[in-house]
Amino acid sequence: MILYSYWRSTTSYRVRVALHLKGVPFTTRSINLADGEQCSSNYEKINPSMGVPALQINDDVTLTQSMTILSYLEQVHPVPAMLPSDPIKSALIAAAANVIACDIHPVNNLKVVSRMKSLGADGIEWMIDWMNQGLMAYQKLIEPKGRYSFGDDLTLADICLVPQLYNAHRWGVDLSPFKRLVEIEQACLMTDAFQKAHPNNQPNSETP
Ligand SMILES: N[C@@H](CCC(=O)N[C@@H](CS)C(=O)NCC(=O)O)C(=O)O
Repeated sequence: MILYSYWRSTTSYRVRVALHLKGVPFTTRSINLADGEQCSSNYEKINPSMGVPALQINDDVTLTQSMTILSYLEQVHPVPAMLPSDPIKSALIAAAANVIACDIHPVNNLKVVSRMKSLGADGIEWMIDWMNQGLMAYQKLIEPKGRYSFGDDLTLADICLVPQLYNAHRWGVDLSPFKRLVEIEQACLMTDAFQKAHPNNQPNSETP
């Protein structure tokens, strides 16, 4: 498999964690978002949405949309599971994950923030605002105790949370109201999958 990825992309980070967690071998092709490589005509053929990640699974098929890629990986490599078999617990975990994937990430994406800046908005204030709102909701949706967001097993929720917290640190979000989330982040970052997937351990990463 080939993962089209950018070291600092939170959506790529999600997929990298899942691939490492499930022990799926892959090669990384770096798409430099800072240079606008995602908008090149070559890359548009790979992902018409002009974003990362994209996962080429064979000569004919390339998957796009990080949450869809995670769902594919879960079906093809069910162990270790990112979602439990209990439908209610699974839905609760997916809802927390989607606070990040659907409520925070899309409005804070590079192209959206660039457009906001071109309209005169303060891009950093904009991003911090959405992160605060989303992380507050996330913290209320998860279990109050446990090593990770939902108990002692890593789930899809943690796989979305930790990359988002990477961004929160990057943009200076005050994380003091999110102590439980920071504890979960620390626990996740101690695992092999998160270590390997971390932005600083990717090809072409820079000193942040
Ligand atoms: N919904 C898509 C979003 C993909 C996406 O846009 N990723 C960001 C990086 S985290 C990106 O490539 N942005 C490029 C841009 O905004 O120009 C997914 O989850 O895969």
